[in-house]
Amino acid sequence: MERYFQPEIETMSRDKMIDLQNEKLVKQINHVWNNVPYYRKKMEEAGVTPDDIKTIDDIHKLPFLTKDDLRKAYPYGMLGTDMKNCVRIHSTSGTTGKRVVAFYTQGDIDLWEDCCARALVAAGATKDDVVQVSYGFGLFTGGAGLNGGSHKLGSLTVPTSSGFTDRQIMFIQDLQATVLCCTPSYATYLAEKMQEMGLTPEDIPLKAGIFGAEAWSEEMRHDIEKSMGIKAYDIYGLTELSGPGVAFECSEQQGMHINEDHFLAEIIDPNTLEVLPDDTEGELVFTALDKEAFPMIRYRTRDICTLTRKKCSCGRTHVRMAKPKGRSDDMLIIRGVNVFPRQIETVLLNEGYAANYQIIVDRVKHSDTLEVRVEMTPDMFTDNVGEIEDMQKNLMNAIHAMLGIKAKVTLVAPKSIARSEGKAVRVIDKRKI
Ligand code: DLL
Repeated sequence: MERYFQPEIETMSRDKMIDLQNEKLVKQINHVWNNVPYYRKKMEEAGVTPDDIKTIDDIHKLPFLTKDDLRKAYPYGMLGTDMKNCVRIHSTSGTTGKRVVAFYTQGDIDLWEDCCARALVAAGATKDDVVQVSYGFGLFTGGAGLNGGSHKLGSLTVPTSSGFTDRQIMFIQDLQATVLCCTPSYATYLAEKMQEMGLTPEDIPLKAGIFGAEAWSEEMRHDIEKSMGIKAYDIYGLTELSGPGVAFECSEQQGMHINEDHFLAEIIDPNTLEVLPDDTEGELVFTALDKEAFPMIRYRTRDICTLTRKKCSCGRTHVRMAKPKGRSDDMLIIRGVNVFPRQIETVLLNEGYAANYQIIVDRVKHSDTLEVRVEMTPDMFTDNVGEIEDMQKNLMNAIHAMLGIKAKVTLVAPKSIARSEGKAVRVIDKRKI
């Protein structure tokens, strides 16, 4: 079995990688200076010219880019090449404001698909596998990215897109799909449906899943692995940087290797903007070293995680990022306490519930309220009020132990919370409405 898609890059020595990154960064900054007036102006305002950037150690001199910049520059302001050289766009969902439109040249698509092929190989896929891509296709990058990566690898690719759950399961069985690519919340839903149909892990031909696009807990990974009889791998990415495949998990499942020949990563303190050392939690910032059409320099992702350069036994030398805890803009501040939805998910799964929950935040008489609505599993379902109250109380105590704040827990009937085919919407924050 192939261990790497591009072994010479994936196992490159640190010295060689730094040389490569130095060379690419100098070239990229010149490219942006000459072709992206929006960023050139930011550099001028910061008093930096391309001459100041000689190695990656100079990166701290460069100004950051944020989503707000991309909105201001919408739609063409960040374009790094003539439109005639672009072959495609993708776009974010725009739930928090104006959409970001990302442009791609053929070269940008090529490097993106290489990254996705690396992720597939790291999850054990070869050209003999059948890869079902159940991420959405269209403006969202999930479907196109994994589809392209699977083609590059030469696997038989089944581009089902998301939805039509019965048909997904039919294809998995009839075409003997071995690798499934979708969001972790959709994987949970597929597993639930398979169980309802009486399928056991032995009946399911899948051996691996590549799940990402949203934060998910270790506990959710174990549940999915157990119910489908697969190994579940995390994959990370964002539209601004191409899409899925910026980082991916290997067989060690101890963080995601960042494709650092293309994406230079930093962790910063989101408040002071100071660069933090490895193994310290902060906001992930990326510089795309090769992208031509949409060249992001020091782009602030808002994702909170750590980076580590500890040696990985898979042989890959690229830096690893921990599973993102969530986005700094997803972080809820409830009565002054920082709460990430993933922390609540961890408690629920540890207590035997499935990942079917909703977090409702409100403000009553100037005080924040937190309600966690969670489905009982079919096994624990009861209509005995006393039993339900006891279960609610236990869960309330477990959440209190994790977060240090009290939450109202409401248990609801199995299947009463809407399932997601893409990214799940877990939080309803009525305070903002
Ligand atoms: O979600 C790209 C993608 C598609 C990644 C399929 C993986 C698989 P966007 O829609 O632009 O792009 O959303 C990017 O999603 O900044 C994170 O907050 C979140 N995200 C993506 N992957 C993960 C992950 C795609 N593995 C935003 N864990 C990012 C946690 C993730 N959060």
